[in-house]
Amino acid sequence: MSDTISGRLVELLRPEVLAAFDRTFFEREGYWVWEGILTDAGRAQWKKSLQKIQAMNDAVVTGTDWSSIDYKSRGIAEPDPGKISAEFLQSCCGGSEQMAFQPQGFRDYMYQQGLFDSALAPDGFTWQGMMPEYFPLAYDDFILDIATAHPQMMQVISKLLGKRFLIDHVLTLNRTPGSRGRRWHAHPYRNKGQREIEDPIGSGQSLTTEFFPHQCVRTLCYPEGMGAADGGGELSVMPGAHLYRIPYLWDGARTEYSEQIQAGWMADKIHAFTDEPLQIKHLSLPPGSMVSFVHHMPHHVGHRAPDAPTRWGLLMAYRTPDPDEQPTRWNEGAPAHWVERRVESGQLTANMRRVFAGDTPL
Ligand SMILES: O=C(O)CCC(=O)C(=O)O
Ligand SMILES: [Fe+2]
Repeated sequence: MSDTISGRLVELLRPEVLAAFDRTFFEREGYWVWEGILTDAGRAQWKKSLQKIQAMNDAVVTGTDWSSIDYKSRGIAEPDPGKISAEFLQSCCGGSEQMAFQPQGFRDYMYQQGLFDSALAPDGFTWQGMMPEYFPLAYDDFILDIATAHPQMMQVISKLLGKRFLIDHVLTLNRTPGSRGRRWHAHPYRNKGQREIEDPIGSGQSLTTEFFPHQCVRTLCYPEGMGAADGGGELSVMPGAHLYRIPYLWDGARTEYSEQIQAGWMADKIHAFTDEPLQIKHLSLPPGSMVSFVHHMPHHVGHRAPDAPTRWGLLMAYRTPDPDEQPTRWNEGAPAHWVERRVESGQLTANMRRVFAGDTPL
């Protein structure tokens, strides 16, 4: 089928911001800021789509009788009755990472198998088997386009990762007023750590100036911007720290604010290009900006002020294919049940196939 999306917002990004990308800086520092890259129309649509996904997610959370679902026959844990009360469910709304009502394994089950039950029948849109927050592509055509096909967005991702890249995960990161953000941590390539030079704490012996070929890069888009002086929920990174390739605390408890990581893990570490001590960079981005950073670079998200509005954000993580992976039809970056449904209905375009395909395509 054709890859021309009807209604596509062609002028999504400002070409001069796109063109200013500096590969040398990105490889050396491990991050790149696309300051004010969205056009006014792009910014408005991006925010609208994030708000729409949030409203859909909230509608599913509060509008579903979670007690009526047969968890047992599906082999998944029952939710705690106290967490599916109307009051508790209300506290799971308004932003991302709030859905504390979900029992263990619930998110993975929805993503991998799809949870189809008559209790899940939201008004006004088609339920796709998993929560909108965790796979917004399935619920919004604009997000689907920018994540899989929009030529300007595909240019952004190929500047970061080269010609062939796969979706790792795309999800919303809307931070509510009063959100505590996230303490210092990093992520391993493919979420298993099997490619990392060092373990989640790391000795720091493996410092190199070489940019690793196996990369996952996170790109966050903030249509309304973000910064410590702008309500908080600001992202901080550690330029050069990716050259250690230590996926810091990726599967451990994340409790460290900047003072703690400075006194601990960072204390004896240097920037491989300058030999200077590593430093924290607190980002503050104007509306319509994106930031890309190497997935295994430590990063931190500050608290959001209780009286600040929601910080709207979309996380788009893509990676280079893993040449050692067994041939598979699709990679884990999209729910296979949803991809298969698109194939069946003739709605899987060549562009989508490109980002959803297995590392070693079948
Ligand atoms: O919410 C954010 O700004 C970033 C969250 C984060 O830790 C990440 O993208 O891994
Ligand atoms: Fe993170």
